Amino acid sequence: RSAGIIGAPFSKGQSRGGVETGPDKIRAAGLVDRLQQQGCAVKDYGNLTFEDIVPDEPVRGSRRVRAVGSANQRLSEAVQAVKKDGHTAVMLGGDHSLAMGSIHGHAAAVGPLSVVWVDAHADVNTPLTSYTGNLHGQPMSYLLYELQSKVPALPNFSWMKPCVSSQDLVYIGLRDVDPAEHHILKLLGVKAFSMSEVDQLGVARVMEETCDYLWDRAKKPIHLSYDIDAIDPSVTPATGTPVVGGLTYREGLYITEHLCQTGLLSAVDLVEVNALRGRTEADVHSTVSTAVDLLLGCFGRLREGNHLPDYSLP
Ligand code: DIR
Ligand code: MN
Ligand code: MN
Ligand code: MN
Repeated sequence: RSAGIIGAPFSKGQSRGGVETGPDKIRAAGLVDRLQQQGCAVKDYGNLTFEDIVPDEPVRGSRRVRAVGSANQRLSEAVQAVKKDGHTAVMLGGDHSLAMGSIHGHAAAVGPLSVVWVDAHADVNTPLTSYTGNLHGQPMSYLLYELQSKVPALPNFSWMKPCVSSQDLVYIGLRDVDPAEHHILKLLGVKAFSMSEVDQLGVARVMEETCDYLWDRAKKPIHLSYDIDAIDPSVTPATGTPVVGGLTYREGLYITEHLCQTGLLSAVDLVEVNALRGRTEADVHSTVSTAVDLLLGCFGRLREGNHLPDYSLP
């Protein structure tokens, strides 16, 4: 396995500055070295640069639409290039609007995907249902085939075509879902393990059922879109929209370990790390180091211990 890392220092899918420093904070915590130490080949493609689009007036109440559309087009092309080079794509955000470009590019390169969306939020608002006007709360509505008649055309989004079936999507960690989003999830019959199901079943069974459900039709490459706010804010407070009652560190990590073991993990997003939202240095450190640990879990790190295949006892 090899990792192809793309930094996406982009924050205009929401209103809080700081999330654009996520890629560099995660790298500065040693991501590349630690992946290499565990035997993973790494190519760091560096950070994307995004054009500042002015004016970028709200469209149907949603903000920075043109900037988000243009940034995601660039990201989609970058993810396609990483997949064509044969790597597991790692997209470091940035806010979660970036999942549009990441998933679009992944699907364009490899075909139909299974999507595992780990988040406190469902991010499936349309511009017409959003209370906030933030596009980071809307990416799934643009990606789902079944919602196309419900999402208006937006400027700088003409490149974007839906590429995910609602039957190929599983949510884990939900606990802050807007009424319209809840309606959509029920209408489409989307599989969702909210925090109630995590409490009821335990994370091991949640992951068994996730894989059984996704593989019922066909085994497809998996896109893991991991919003750091899925984890409890006692562990990952440095994020824009923390919600109490989240996944423990251990539950969050178990998700990555289980998906890695499937051998199907083909792209990972790690988004919404915002160093400016931590109250203390310890808050930021805990958030960033958890993000790194989740990524290491995606590439085979085991809590039982690890050694390289060529290790020989001295
Ligand atoms: C809210 C919050 N549902 C919205 N979404 C967030 O803005 O649509 N997503 N924070 O990560
Ligand atoms: Mn999200
Ligand atoms: Mn979220
Ligand atoms: Mn399984």
